[in-house]
Amino acid sequence: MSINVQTISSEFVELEQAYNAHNYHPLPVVLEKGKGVYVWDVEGKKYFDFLSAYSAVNQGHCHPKIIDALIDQAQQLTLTSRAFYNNKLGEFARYISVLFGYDKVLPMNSGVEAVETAIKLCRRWGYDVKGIKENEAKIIVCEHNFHGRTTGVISFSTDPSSTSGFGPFMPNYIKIPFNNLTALAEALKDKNVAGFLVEPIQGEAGVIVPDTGYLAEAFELCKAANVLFIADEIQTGLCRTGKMLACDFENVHPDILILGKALSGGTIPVSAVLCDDEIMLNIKAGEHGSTYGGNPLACAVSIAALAVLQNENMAANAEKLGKLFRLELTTFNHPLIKEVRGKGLLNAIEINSTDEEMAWNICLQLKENGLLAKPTHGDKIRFAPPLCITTEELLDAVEIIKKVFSSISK
Ligand code: IF1
Repeated sequence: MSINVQTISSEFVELEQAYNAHNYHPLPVVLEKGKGVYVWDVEGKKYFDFLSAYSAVNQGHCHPKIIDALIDQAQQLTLTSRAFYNNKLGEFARYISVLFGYDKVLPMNSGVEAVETAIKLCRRWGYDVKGIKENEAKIIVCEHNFHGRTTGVISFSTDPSSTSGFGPFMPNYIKIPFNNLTALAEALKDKNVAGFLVEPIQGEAGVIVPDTGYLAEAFELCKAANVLFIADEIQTGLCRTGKMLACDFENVHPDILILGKALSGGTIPVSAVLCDDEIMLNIKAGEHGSTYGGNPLACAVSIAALAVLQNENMAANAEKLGKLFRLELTTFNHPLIKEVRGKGLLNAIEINSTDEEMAWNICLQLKENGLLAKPTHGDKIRFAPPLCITTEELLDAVEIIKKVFSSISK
């Protein structure tokens, strides 16, 4: 009996529409399995995953070593709260602090919680160490930033789709253009500035890569102004851009480093804020935390997730295959492609069309041809596969992308 393959998916879509918030506009595909760079829908169709859950699945879907760590710990102890010690947090804290070169870590869950934590650490340092008057601390941010969706963090967003209808907002954020050192130097003249919060590459804005030297010079300007350089590497970190951290390309050691997403290899929410004692120890017992922050399951999974990134040389693979991706699609010279940009395996194609639906329609065609990607901000399509992708798999995916572009008239 021929089953209408769309029937199966549509039942899942209708169920979600009926009972789940409508806070996303997903591509019409219902996924039920993932392995490595591939995902399968409920009709058994196989796809390349070129979104990687927004860079949370850098290690590949259901990596066996990460899943084994998850299962082993889940059968032992999952959560104690921080009211008591547990036998995994110290091991995790040492591992990640030593790996990234900091005195300590403060573990949280979602990325935005880590961003909020970094803001609190920065302000508290501003008051207790820099000597800024209470409640006067300011933080410099960049226009077109994305750091998460709590009301505190959208307070400094410049994107109406993140802010409209959610006010009032938190004050004392100074917004400057990204990749503009003159604007940063001017903003740093304000003695109440405690920190500069920046994405090394602006992901949601459309994979905006700053000029070479921007991060290094920005770091030096902050140091000279006694202002903390806070790097949000939630999306750019953990090998995505071709090094362990995007800041590593310019030998910048952020005063505060924020990690998330792939820190758990796409299993459970784990985020972390790393800094040295001069900043970290200003927050005393009982002044910050969260129920699940630093739970044994998260610690076990994150140790495995970080080990996989290093042991499987995922940064080097991202560097090599990212260059191949950009070379293939730049030399393709298709009239619909305005620009191919990115670093490592965090890339985007900017679409050259007056049709506002073009990027979406291209993604629909890519889906029909076995590759999942999603537009960001209308006319850019982000391409970010898991970092375990092979050369052969990347070239197969590139062929799908070329086939779809070739099938569409401008
Ligand atoms: C969505 C994209 C958006 C982030 C950076 C903090 C966070 C994120 C640099 C917050 C989260 C996710 C959120 C998700 C879509 C995705 C995203 F850029 F990755 F594509 F939205 F901009 N800093 N990014 O990228 O981390 O609290 O989500 O764990 O909200 O739609 P989170």
